[in-house]
This record gives sequence, C-alpha cells and structure tokens, in this order.
Amino acid sequence: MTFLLILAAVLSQVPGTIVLNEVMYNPDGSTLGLDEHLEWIEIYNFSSEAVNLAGMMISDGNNQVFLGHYLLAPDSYGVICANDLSFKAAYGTDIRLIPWSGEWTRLRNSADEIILYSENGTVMESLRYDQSWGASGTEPSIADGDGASLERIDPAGPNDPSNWKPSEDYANPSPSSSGDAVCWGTPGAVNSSSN
Ligand SMILES: [Ca+2]
Ligand SMILES: [Ca+2]
Repeated sequence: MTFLLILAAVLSQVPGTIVLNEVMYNPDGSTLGLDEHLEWIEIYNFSSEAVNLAGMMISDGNNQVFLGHYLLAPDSYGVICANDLSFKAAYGTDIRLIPWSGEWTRLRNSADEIILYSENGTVMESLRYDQSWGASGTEPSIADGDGASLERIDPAGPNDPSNWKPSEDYANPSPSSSGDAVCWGTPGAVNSSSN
C-alpha cells in the first residue's frame, strides 16, 4: 500500500499537477518587515492524488529552494516561506509550512520569474510576473508593497496578467500602526480572487 502511494505520488509529478498559486513578492515593509523575512510562495495541488514534494525545486534562476518531504493532499495548498519564524510571527502557527533547504530565491519587486521544477528537473510551472500585474490605471499594484499578495484567479488558467490579481481577503485583517490597510493574502487557503 505504501509503495502504491509513493508510486502514485511520483507519477503525478507532471506539469499542471502542482501550480504556483499565490506569491508575496513584496511584503508591506512597515507592517511585515523585510522582504527576505516575509516573502512566500503558495502552491496548489491541482490533481486528484496526494503529491510528495520531496526533491522539487523552486528558483528564479539564482538561488535554489529544494522542497523537503511533504505530502500535499489533493485540492490543497502549501506554503513555502523565506523565514519560518518570521512567517509564524506574522500569520500565526496554524498554517503548515513546507520544509525546504538551500538558499531563499529572493523575489524581485520590479519583476522576476519563479520556476517550479519536478524532482527530475522537469519544469512544472513558470511564472514571470512584474509590478504592473494588478495595477489599476495610474495606481501601482497593491501587491507591490502595499500588503496584498498576488493571487492566481483560476489554477487552470494561464500565467499571464489576466489570470492574476492582488489579494482581496486578508489573513490578518488588523490595521497597521500607521493606519494602513493590511492585507496579507491567503497563504494556505483558497485565494480571495478565485472564481
Ligand atoms: Ca521582494
Ligand atoms: Ca491562497
């Protein structure tokens, strides 16, 4: 039985199985602290089987983040964050975090690419975002440092600006000391912008 479960997990590591679902690339500096402490990436298991994430890797082409053993259940969300202690201080301890090793792949605030590789090096997902995603008119995107994350609207949809927007709901809807709206995205949960 165990063997079959492992086999199923390995077989399901194909493109489209696990998708990049939400990105906090520029956390609000005044409330969430430094980027390298509070950046995080949410992935979503779009398949009907649990997937063992061990050996998968996330990179922007520079540093590499190797995911550890973690069974991501079907239709569920997993979070990889830059710094576990900082994340838990901000979001509480209820959100399970995916263990990883390596060096955090810093997410540039202007534009960056996030690539998710399978354990055998296949590109499973690639997201090339920039700070214009979610911008409204002449206003910059609130995902670019105003507290919102960047959320994928439809997991089956494309990785282009039409399918991503700033988060609407808030994991921790408390005002900051300066009175700014604080919207920290939906790590580990369905996206607020999801249809
Ligand atoms: Ca950043
Ligand atoms: Ca989410």
